[in-house]
Order: sequence, then structure tokens, then C-alpha cells
Amino acid sequence: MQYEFTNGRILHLVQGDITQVPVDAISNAANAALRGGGGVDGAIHRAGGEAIMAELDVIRAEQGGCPTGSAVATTAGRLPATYVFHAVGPIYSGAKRDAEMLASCYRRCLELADERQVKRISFPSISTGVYGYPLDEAAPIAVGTVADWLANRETSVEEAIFVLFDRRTLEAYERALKARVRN
Ligand code: AR6
Repeated sequence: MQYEFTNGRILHLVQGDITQVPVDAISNAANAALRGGGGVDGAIHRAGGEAIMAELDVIRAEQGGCPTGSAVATTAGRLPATYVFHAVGPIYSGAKRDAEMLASCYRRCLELADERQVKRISFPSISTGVYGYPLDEAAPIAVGTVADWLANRETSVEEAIFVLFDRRTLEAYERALKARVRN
């Protein structure tokens, strides 16, 4: 599913493996220690190679990691992209702050994109795997935050692509995008 805003920018929802979709910047669902892990994080490090972790080692030494709700940028190694933005979503707790942290990590990726003049950026469904964020709560936040940015901001981003790993996740994001464009 694809939606074109009146300013010509595009929001795309596809099912697939984010490491296979060529873009300028791939967003990752990382952890605050930036130490790599399973899920999409594991897939990104496996496909991108050691250059990514080597840069994260430097960032970790300098900054001690990345706070929840934020993101850091590295090279993309062998991935079909120039950058990876390692976003740290919240571990779901049911608190109100979860939603703020989730929106904030998407926004931080978009800021990193603007700083680098990124035109095409991809996102996974941050926090809805190991971090346990209920899909039907996370999808409207993810779609809404990125849609607001594309519709209302001065931004370098011309196309944002959610690359969703399974059908259930794609369908939740499609429901969220349909609800958003109805309003
Ligand atoms: N492409 C796109 N999406 C994927 C891929 C892929 N190759 N692989 C998995 N997903 P998760 P989180 C989906 O658990 O909940 C890691 O260990 C997956 O189906 O990867 O933010 C980190 O190091 C789900 O829909 O991320 C952290 O410790 C979505 O990506 C922790 O997990 C997110 O699931 C972060 O947990």
C-alpha cells in the first residue's frame, strides 16, 4: 500500500526483509547498549557486516550507548544503503511514556535523515517484537509520526518505506494508514 501526500511525498508499506530494500538510510530496532541482538537488529548486522558494529563500538565508548527514544547513525556496510539509523524503542510497560518514546525514536531517525539529506528511508516495526509493544497500539503511532513529518515538515525525505516482516504486521500498518488518511 502506498500513500502520496499533496506535497508529493510518499509513504509506502511493504512486506519483506528490510536488509533487501535499497534506500539511503535503513532504520534499525536496536537496544540502548547498541550491542546488537536478534530480530531485525541481528539481520542488519549479519547482512551489513562488521563495519557497523565497529562504529557502534566507538559510539558506545564515547556516549555509553543510546537512550530509549533516540537513535544513532552509522555506515551501512554491505547493506544496500548509505546509513543505518539505530533507533531504541521502548520496552513495552503499559505506561503513557511508552507512546512518547516510540514516536520520539521515529522522529529522531527523521532528524538524522534531514541532517544527511536522505531522500529514501526505511523503517521496521520498532518495539513490536522482543520489546512486546502491542501491534495495534504501535502501528498508529509509527504511521502517524512518519506521516506527520512527511506532510508538514521541511524535510529532505521524499519517500519513507515501512518494511514489515510478516502479514499480520503489514495488515496492522495498513489499517493505521487507512485510518490516518480518512481523517
Ligand atoms: N526485516 C524487517 N523486519 C524484521 C526483520 C527483517 N529482516 N526481522 C525481524 N523483523 P524486534 P524490538 C521484525 O524484536 O521489538 C533486538 O534483540 C519483527 O518481526 O527485531 O524493537 C534488539 O537488539 C518485528 O515485527 O525489535 C533489541 O534488544 C519487528 O521487526 C530488541 O530486539 C521488531 O522486532 C528490540 O526489540
